Amino acid sequence: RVKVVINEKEVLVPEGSTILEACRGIDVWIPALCYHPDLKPGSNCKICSVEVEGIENLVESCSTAIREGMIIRTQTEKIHAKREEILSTILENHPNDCLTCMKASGDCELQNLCYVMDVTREDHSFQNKIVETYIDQSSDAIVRDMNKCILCERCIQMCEEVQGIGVYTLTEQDGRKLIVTKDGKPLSETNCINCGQCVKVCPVGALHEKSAIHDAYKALRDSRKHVVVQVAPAIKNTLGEEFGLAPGTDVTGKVVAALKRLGADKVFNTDFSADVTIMEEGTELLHRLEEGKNLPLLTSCSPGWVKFVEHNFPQLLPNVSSCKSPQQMFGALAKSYYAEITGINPQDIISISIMPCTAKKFEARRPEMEVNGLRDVDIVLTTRELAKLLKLQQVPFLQLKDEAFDEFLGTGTGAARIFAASGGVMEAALRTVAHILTNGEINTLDYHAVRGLEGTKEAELEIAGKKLKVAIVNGTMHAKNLFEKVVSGEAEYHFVEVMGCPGGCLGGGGAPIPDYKQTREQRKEGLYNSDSANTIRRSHENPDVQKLYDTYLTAPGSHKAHKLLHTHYTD
Ligand code: HC1
Ligand code: SF4
Repeated sequence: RVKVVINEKEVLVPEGSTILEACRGIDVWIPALCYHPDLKPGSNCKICSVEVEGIENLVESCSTAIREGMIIRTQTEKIHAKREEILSTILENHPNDCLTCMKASGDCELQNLCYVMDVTREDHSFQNKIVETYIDQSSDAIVRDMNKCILCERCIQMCEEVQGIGVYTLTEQDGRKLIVTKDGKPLSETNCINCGQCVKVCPVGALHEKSAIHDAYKALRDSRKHVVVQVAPAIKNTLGEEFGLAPGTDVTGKVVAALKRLGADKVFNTDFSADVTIMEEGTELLHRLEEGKNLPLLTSCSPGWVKFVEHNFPQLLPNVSSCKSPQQMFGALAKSYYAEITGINPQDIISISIMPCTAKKFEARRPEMEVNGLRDVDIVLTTRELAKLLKLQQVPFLQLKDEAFDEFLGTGTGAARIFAASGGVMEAALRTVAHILTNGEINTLDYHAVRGLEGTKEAELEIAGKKLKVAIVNGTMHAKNLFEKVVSGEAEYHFVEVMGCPGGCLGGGGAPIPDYKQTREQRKEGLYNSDSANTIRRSHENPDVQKLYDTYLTAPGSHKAHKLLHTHYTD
């Protein structure tokens, strides 16, 4: 620790931290538009500048290391003048359409700063200067509106350095700086995997998910349609953040009640189809191990990851599990199994999913994702979109009494819940596969070796005399590094779990913002607590799943299961 003076007060702060980190650590507020705790300081916006005694010019606090004896001031007239000047310059180049901006009031970092510092713009003529070609709606998941970009460059860094993809670059165009895709193509034609990580760090409304709020609102009010909603594992331990609860808080019962208030006919559980995924993928793993073919088996539930393989490792496509993701399995079962039990015409069913993921919007629209001409999933809302819809309709989320999921597709095990944390799919599979391989002798529930939010994990297990080498990666940069070794033969595994987003779905591109390392740790804890609290913790013990196989699919991997629940990815 080092001793410094901040705003005339002597304090001890961690050695090696920057001025900004040290100040925020002791709750001294410094604004920042380009700095983000998950990224390297970019020194682009300069709004974090502070005064350091003995240095004439203001100092950028995000990139200046704090040193013993420094005397720092964060609220002087000089600093205010600088901040105002920066904000005014940004506003000169920023559209005035806050009324219709997807970044809701309160969520826009620029708007918040202008408000608190009382910076306004007199000239309202910007509307005329909106350049239509700066708006890119081509992607099924992400909308880019570079009219709103403030050039903080967080998106460039996130995509390139965290995700290892590198879609964006900074250029000069039309006499101004502009962030563009590297080859100038629309986003849908680049190698963007729709992960939404760039959206999550964008401080303004320049990047946002393609909204499905209007479609969902319309469907939920349509009395001629039977609207079924599925809720992904991560939602139950993250949606509460949007209403002021701590990350990780389990709000399952409230989510069900809230969706009923919005008009859902049935509220179901993606955890149910995650359990089905374990039955199907577990069976696939056992077959591949027996035949020694197409190993390692690679998980297929993360659509960002699947697209990443298609672009970067097409030679590994035969290794990707043929299982559709739980989202898609659920949709296919809702319009077949559930429709049959209830006698509802599948054409009248609208299937909505609530996902922590922007790539799920893309996945739902993939041509592979339909059965008999019916889309598995019709509408995908992110966690943030659902929160927005609830707030818009004034649903008193925190006051709602817990309600239970509806029958047939409503039960999920603890194994399914942890799908949302990196290592969770692996652990869920191991719980069931070990049970099958040892004829029920091994009943291990906790596989600590595969847990944790590190980017890459490896474990070697011995089950029924068989060695099983597994790896778990989250974030596509880590996936890239691992699969380069797999392709070169430097590393060998039997089974690899990959999630496209840092931390897994709990850090998905549709998750609540802010989303930092600490937030993700808390979400992870919450998910594992919900797993431990569940009385059923292995997928094959899910009574609804057992009923599905007994009465409808016959067995995992059956012809019918293949028709509904599996697919085939090609590059
Ligand atoms: Fe996920 Fe999955 S875990 S991919 O993160 O396999 O989005 O939560 O729903 O489909 O179950 C996401 C989460 C989710 C699927 C499951
Ligand atoms: Fe890059 Fe993901 Fe953003 Fe696409 S969605 S541009 S892959 S960070």
